[in-house]
Amino acid sequence: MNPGIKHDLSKVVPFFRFRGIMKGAEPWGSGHINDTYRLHIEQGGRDMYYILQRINDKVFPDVPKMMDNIRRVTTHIREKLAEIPGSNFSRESLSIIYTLDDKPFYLDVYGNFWRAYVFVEHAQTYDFVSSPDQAYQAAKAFGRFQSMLRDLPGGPLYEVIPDFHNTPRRFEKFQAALAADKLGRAASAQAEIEFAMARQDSTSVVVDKLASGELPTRVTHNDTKINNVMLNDADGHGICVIDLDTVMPGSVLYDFGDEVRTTTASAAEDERDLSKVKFRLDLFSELVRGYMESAGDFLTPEEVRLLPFSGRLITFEIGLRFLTDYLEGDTYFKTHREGHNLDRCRTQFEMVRQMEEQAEAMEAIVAKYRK
Ligand code: ADP
Ligand code: GN1
Ligand code: MG
Repeated sequence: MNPGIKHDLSKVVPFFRFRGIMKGAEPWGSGHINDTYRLHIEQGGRDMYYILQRINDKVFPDVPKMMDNIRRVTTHIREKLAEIPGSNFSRESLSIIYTLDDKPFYLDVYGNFWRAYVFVEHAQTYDFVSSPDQAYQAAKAFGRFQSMLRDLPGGPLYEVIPDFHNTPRRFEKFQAALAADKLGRAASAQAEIEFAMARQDSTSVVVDKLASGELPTRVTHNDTKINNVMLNDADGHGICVIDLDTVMPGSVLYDFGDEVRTTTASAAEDERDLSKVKFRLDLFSELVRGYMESAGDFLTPEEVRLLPFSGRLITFEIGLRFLTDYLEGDTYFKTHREGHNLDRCRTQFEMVRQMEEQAEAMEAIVAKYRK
């Protein structure tokens, strides 16, 4: 068995409708939450690949309800794509592989939740972008995804993680972790703690406006980092938005903001050498262009006005979550080295600092695309 595989997958695979023989599996991707494997199945002499995931049920408290959200969203996207000539559902949306008893997940005897998706072939995810076209394509795909879900039938989706993007609540959790400082790590993060403290006032802008109705609540993805969209090998198009675990009611600003956070950085999220971490205005410009092309028609003037601010807000929020997890002992995000969460926090805060410096230039770019 591949040493990176933590589970006996041969005991899981027979419960899904794969219709073939399992040939092998390998750990896949660089997500921070679920255990993801690429599965190789031979079907009638053909090599087929699937994604098999052990869902992190510490993070997602009600997996059946979460999977029902994903079922509703992917079914709706399938119906939308069916109206578009030439579209290919199994490459342009996640497709759930159901279990033998027709469920979108399998619960094993140890209490692990499993699910499977069709593997999107001839496309890749990237941990950071290397060209303006990738920024444009990724943003266009996320805007299109939001647009397709505007008329999702069946009432509001289940709120998978309550207060997921409630930045003031995230700040309170950070303060509680700091007060407890249970591992004595605060001393090693003084600069980051001060940076966070100085920005508490700006955390409530979006949640306040959602509460007052100045901003609409929509169906949003809520985890739009660059490695959650697949770019097509042949033409670079953003072909498929993946990682639908957090699709629920929210603000488009947190989605656009997370694209800014992960798509405008010249380095990986956990880069240790901060001199390599540069906010790139050219990438921001292409991101705005791509997003406005697919979402510009339905965004309200207030949503558009806050697009530049949303990048700073969520980059701060995610930096704060990495810092909180560092203080709490690395219990939430997967870490692969000592101080990993603190390194991630530092890159986020460095990006916030540079976005603050570039605020006017970012406003000017958005103004150019405003209708
Ligand atoms: P996590 O929640 O841990 O981030 P993801 O669902 O994003 O897990 O999956 C992790 C990685 O696996 C993705 O970044 C992507 O590279 C790959 N992946 C996930 N789903 C698919 C799919 N259907 N086809 C191809 N690759 C996928
Ligand atoms: C997690 O699942 P993944 O790795 O795509 C996290 C996001 C963070 C991101 C930071 C459910 O995303 O909220 O922004 O890490 N997902 C969850 O990289 O907490
Ligand atoms: Mg992911």
